Amino acid sequence: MKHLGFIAAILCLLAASLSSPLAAEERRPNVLFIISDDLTATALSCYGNTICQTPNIDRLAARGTRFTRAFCNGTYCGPSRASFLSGYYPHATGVLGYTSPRPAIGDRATWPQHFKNAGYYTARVSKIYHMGVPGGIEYGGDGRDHKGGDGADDPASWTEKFNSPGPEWKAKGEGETLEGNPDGKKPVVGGNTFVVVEAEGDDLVHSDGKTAAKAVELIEEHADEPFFLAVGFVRPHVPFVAPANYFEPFKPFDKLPLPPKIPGDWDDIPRAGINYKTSKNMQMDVRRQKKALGGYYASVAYVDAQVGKVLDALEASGQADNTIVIFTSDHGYHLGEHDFWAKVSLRDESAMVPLIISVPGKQPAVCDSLVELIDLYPTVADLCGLDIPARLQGQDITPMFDDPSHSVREEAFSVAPSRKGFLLRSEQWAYIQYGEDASQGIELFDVKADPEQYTNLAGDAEYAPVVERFQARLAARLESVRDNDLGN
Ligand SMILES: [Ca+2]
Repeated sequence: MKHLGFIAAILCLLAASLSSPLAAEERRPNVLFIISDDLTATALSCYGNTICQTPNIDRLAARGTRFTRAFCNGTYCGPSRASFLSGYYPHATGVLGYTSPRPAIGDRATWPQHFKNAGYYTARVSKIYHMGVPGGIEYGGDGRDHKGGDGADDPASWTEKFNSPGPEWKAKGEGETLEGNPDGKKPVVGGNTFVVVEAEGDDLVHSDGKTAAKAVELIEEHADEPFFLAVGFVRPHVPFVAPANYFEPFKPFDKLPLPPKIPGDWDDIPRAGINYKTSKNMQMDVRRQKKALGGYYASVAYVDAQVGKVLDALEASGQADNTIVIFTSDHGYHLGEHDFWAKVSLRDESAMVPLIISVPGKQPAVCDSLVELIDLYPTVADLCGLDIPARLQGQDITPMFDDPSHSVREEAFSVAPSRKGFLLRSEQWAYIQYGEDASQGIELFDVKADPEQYTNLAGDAEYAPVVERFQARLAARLESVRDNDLGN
């Protein structure tokens, strides 16, 4: 019987090689990459939120692989996006801020450019590389006059690109400035500020409604050729502006539960670890905090509805069975945990991202392995039968779609460039260090025992060996991610 099994195995191998999806005459899979801006996984019902319902993103999760431990590589827009779009860590590309016009990777191809070079139609709709929100969205120009428009886009990445201007905080409706407005006298203002607008009119008044409509059009137009379509939604990034109907499920706002407030919570947090936006420095009382949460959830619900339109168009195009669909965000977000708000922080709420990848022919799954956004480039290249360019710094995670227990790394690595903060996140530990020499402090959390990260163990003698080990591993990591050929 043994030799029969052997013959069967040979026949299987032969059959597999004959039916390879990558044979030259067969069409390569399409890529539909959907990215939300400033979206924390904790706001999605497929990640356990019981108040904010996201049926469309959940529908994708139900047929794809949902990653529960996915990390961004930079905890705010510019560095994170430049990193996963180039395939290099922020330290290698030198994009540690918002301003670089292109990740500093010389003539190496970016992720979409690699697909364009392989014959794909590649397009972006709205914000994929960094773009100022709300400034660049309000302006909505073509970018040629350098006022905003295209933001820090990389023209070489795309066959075509489309912007989606919208009124943002200037939208007609009921608006309130929550941040820095304790006496309530400030009008609705622009900028990177907590403002809520319950807007008049329908989805198409705003940037994300236009983005979905353009994406739908492009899927219809390009269904007959391999496409790499990148669709960027700008909500739930502030201002929290959405059509008024999306706010209804969250009213009255004062019924929304805030994360617990623990007396002395900040006592063991080094100064560099206090986030740049807090309930305190934003002067937001509990009413304003709850309204901020409601505004954020309404924005998420609005994005979810737009995602639904794009997924419906893919179904209708007949290409759903030949399209890899990815849904993610550039980084996470604090919604009042430790009285922190927004991004930049290296705690899980800010450094983790939602990540769902649906690959045709693969079983739905939940994967707890540590993955990073920088893995997208090599992974999707592999799934589509393209070569993986040498020296990319991410890992190919394709085996996880057959075996969710497959692992490619012991620790995820993320940076908060402006604060010189670094995160090494293993299954059990979150190690956060401020300053390459740790001179601005260290945080160590046992995330298995303390998932909300309340107790900093870094100063506890018992954990000194753990801290020492992580310090050495971080030094080695910082050395390894520099790419001397790129001059960084
Ligand atoms: Ca962002």
